[in-house]
Amino acid sequence: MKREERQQLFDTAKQWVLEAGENIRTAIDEPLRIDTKSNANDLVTHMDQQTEKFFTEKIRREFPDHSILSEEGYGDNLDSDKGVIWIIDPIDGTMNFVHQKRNFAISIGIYQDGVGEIGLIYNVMDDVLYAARRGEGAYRNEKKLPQLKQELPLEEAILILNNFWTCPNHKIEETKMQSLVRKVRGTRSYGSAALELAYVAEGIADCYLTMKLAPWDIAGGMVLVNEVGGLTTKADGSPINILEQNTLLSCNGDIQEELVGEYIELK
Ligand code: 2AM
Ligand code: CA
Ligand code: CA
Ligand code: CA
Repeated sequence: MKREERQQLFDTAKQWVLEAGENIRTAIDEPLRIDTKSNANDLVTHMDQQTEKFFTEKIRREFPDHSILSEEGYGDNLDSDKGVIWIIDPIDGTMNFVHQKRNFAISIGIYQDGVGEIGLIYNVMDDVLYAARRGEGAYRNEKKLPQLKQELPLEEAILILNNFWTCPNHKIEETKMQSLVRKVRGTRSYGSAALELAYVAEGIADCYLTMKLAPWDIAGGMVLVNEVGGLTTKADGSPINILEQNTLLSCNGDIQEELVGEYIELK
């Protein structure tokens, strides 16, 4: 994608994200219609759906040749990563949205032929926008984010990890996860994968490891982390297919090597 095209697309997407966020803030104290999806804890509200529709209608009108991959069903069924694809999570952290009315984000990644060109993650209630364009750095609001530290002992690292993966589970060896939790300086869990990736990009956490994410959880954050010199891969260190569900490990290259080599044992 040419620089000018990327810039124009970025300006439009950013404006829509801020507008969608404003709509959510305005409605935050109105009663929610809450449904469940795959299980009783898998929540969706009319605001998730309304926000996704806000984007899909605008994209189809303004960019009819672009495709959409999104969580709540208003996107396209894609079997190829060719062309320009908007990968959208209208509300990432729906459980936080419902229970806390904060700590959720709008996440958008715009990819061309599988390459991440634009990443936008908007912490709606804090009015903080994380934004990146490929090759042009990552920003938190107006502030350019520095490159990640490339050497950081695990003893000084903050690891973002859901407690679930230290309990017996069918994805990852939990005893190794427990020794990792003891090794690092501290662990955190924020309940929004997009924000968790943004925090790695910002350097306020050093690593994010999780076992099950969808494309819309990852797409925006991957562009941000790339732009500060971090690596985002599957948990075994292999490349992510942005059209599929993935395990995820995002951090600097140094920590990534140590985790893949010594702590991550997939079942
Ligand atoms: P969501 O709020 O958009 O559903 C919670 O730890 C994080 O995991 C959130 O980013 C949440 O996104 C995501 N998540 C929740 N259920 C998931 C599932 N079944 N598969 C993948 N990601 C999920
Ligand atoms: Ca969801
Ligand atoms: Ca999500
Ligand atoms: Ca969502």
